[in-house]
Amino acid sequence: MKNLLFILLLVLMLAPALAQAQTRPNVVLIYADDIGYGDISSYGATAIKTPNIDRLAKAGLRFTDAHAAAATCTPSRYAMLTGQYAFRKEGTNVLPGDAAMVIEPGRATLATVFQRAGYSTGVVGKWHLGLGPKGGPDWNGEIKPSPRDIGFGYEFIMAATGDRVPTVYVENRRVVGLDPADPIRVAYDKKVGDWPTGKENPDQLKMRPSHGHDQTIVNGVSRIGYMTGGKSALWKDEDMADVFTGKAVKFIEQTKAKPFFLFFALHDPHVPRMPHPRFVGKSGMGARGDAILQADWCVGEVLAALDRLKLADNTLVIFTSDNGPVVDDGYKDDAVEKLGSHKPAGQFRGGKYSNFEGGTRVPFIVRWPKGIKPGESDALISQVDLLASFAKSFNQKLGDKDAPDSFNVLTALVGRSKTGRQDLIEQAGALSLRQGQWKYIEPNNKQKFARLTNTELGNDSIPQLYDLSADPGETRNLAKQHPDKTKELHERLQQIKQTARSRQ
Ligand code: NG6
Ligand code: CA
Repeated sequence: MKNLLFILLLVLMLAPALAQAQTRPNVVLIYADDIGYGDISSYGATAIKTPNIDRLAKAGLRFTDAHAAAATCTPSRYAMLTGQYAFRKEGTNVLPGDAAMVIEPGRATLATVFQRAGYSTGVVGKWHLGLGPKGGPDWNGEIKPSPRDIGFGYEFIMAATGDRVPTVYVENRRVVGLDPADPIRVAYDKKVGDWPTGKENPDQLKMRPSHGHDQTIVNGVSRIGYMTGGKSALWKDEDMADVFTGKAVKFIEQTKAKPFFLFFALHDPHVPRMPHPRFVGKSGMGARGDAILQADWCVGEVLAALDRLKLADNTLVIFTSDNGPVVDDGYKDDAVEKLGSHKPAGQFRGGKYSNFEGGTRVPFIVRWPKGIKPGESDALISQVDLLASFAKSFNQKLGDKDAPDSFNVLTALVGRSKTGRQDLIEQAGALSLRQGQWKYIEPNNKQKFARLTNTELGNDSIPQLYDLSADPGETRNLAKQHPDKTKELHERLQQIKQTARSRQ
């Protein structure tokens, strides 16, 4: 009798913990590269159809004021993974392909939050946060530190971008398919080896650069940086989406027994846009549109795998992008000529690289059938908030130095509240502060217009203040009409800059 009672008591005590363990959702964070607010049909695009992302949006929560932390890739990813604004950390601007890893092992990251909660964690796709120690990674040996040292149990990545050497995949610290007899050498300051370059051998190109991108040619595309060796390990750009998606699906299949967190960082539609032949010509919008269709296909494959494995109900899927859109980002790929009336940033001004909203305001969809009601939310949230929000969902305490700019917006994230952050820094060439409908852009003397990419950068020597509720396109600078608001936002921005953290 006594024993029975004891067992009963034990079961009662364990029940809530078990229930919690069972309801903890898997999390798949699908991170597109350079997809803009207006590039998705569920965000208003009409010239292009993204049925798989739309499927997510229909069954999930669609955010209309969600942000990447910065208007380019490296600072945006740095902030999302560490919960720290990238402007606080030197060396987080767009990195070359042979850069050392910028996230120090030992600090809290989005991935360590999941690991601490008992999740299997993995990253597949574009990394672009550096690899290896100071001086860069040993491409021919063990690559350490790598994502595996900051919370990811599994990694299958490209070091930087498709347009930067080395053009090889790294899986769990090793270059995939490398023949030791043919070692890789990489340099960004001088030519290494005797492979042709875009500058010297333009006749060997499948696609020509429009600016830069004239160094080593691999697979008919000239890149940024020089490399030689590693012939058996070179990727084929046209297969990249298939390769990454295959690895992402395999990770889900192999880890499904435990809750898992997968950071699936797509390469599309970043340059060079070299989609698989089955997508070529399908969008009618040139290579950029075709690459968006390919990104949408990748999303569809992940959703299909979740359905097939009966995991969809208790998997929280986030779809978002690392920065706003750009049309000509350095290759003559017909994106400009075939753009037509399509507006990659939707109603917003600027795009990738810009202080205007087009730089950081991105699609952001969260679907979790078991825990989130479909709908729309205009809560102000940022990818920098994912860390503190998931930590909160696991009742984890963050240390004082952890994730200093990550706010717990969990209730907004799961649709239980329409309120997100009070204010948010957007990072591009300058810093901007958002507060409610207001947006303040710091005065600076940088160029107003990027001729290379045809982007309005939003720089100005005078302070800029916009009321986004009346003027989402940031056309009327109200700084002079509202000097008090301008001053208030300016002071708040200085305060955030001068203190080491903005989180309470
Ligand atoms: C720029 C490249 C651009 C792209 C970008 C990084 C040139 C002329 N432009 O310097 O093509 O690679 O860096 O993009 O080289 S990001 O999405 O990874 O931030
Ligand atoms: Ca990007």
